[in-house]
Amino acid sequence: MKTKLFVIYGGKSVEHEISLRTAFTVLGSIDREKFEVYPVYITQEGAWCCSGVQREPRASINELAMEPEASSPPESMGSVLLRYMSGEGKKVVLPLLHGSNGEDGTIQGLMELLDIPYVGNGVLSAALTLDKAVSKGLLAQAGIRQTEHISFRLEQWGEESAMLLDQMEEALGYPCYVKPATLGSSIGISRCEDRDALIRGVELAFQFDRKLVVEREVAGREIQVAVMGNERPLASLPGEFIHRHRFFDFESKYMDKELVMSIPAELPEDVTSRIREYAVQAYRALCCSGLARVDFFLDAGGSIYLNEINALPGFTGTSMYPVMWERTNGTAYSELIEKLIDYAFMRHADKQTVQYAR
Ligand code: G1L
Repeated sequence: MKTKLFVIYGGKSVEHEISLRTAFTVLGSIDREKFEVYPVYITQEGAWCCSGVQREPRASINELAMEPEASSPPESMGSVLLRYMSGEGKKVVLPLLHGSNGEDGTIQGLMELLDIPYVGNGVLSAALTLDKAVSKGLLAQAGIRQTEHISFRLEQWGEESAMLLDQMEEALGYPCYVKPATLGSSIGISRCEDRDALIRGVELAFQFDRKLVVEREVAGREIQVAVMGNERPLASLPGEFIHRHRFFDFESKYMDKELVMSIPAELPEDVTSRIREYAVQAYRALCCSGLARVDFFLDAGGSIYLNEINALPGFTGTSMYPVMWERTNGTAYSELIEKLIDYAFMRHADKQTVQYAR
């Protein structure tokens, strides 16, 4: 019997569209000889839709955003779970969700309670990688060098903003970046060059979170590593985003910035091996399983700084994560998904061997 694969996408987050596009790529590449595919769409309002087995991929992304009136009316989460996921057979869930209800460990917790294997990080790592302040604390404890930062909460800002500003200027200087502690996307982030801009940046970021992280800017190259696995994680060759400037029109000085992926990144051998090692250390420090993308800065002096660890990396055909694996060991996109599914089954099976009571 084929394995039932539930692909959950959409959701209440601002990344709804990205999730849909990712699901479209994923659903288009799954081997239907091996898997019986069930798309599960969560609307912007949070309703769940599932209209059963999907025998063939859809022709367009629009068809994945299931219509309330069509064969799949929005339902409660409970009825979808009961009807589709409680049945017989080997099952696995592939959650392609970002933001408050999916990246923060809630979907993972639901799958744990239902005892269904799921792809990607577990409850703990999904929750803590979402919080930049918590993850930076753990990475510091693990001895991994990262960009200097200061984290504070809204109450603190209300009571001691002058002291916090002095502290930030002293420890970080300008330019610095203000970020909401728990938003995955670039919403609410500012680059600040002086005190006025910093105050404005802090006030903006507090609209999106009660906790902020302010970081010193590292001028340097952006290097990323794809990591996958459970107990013995594997690191890919590093990749790099290169900001290439193209002048179109020299008269008007119109300039276009182009982002190109360079994989493997052109690095001295020892830097490559150190970055791959740090990536695995960070993955372990944040209790990751399944997959994560670990992002670094490399400054002009050759110092490596961990920037952030992303438990839900971009995952379309042209995203860094899958392309890094392809260039590292030839793993094709659909094969990569199957490997990640295998890790989901292995983690689930391993959990069965743990004794929870006497
Ligand atoms: F299921 C995986 F493989 F673990 C997985 C889950 C989610 C990989 C990548 C992602 N990424 C996303 O869901 C997103 C970045 C597209 C957010 Cl919507």
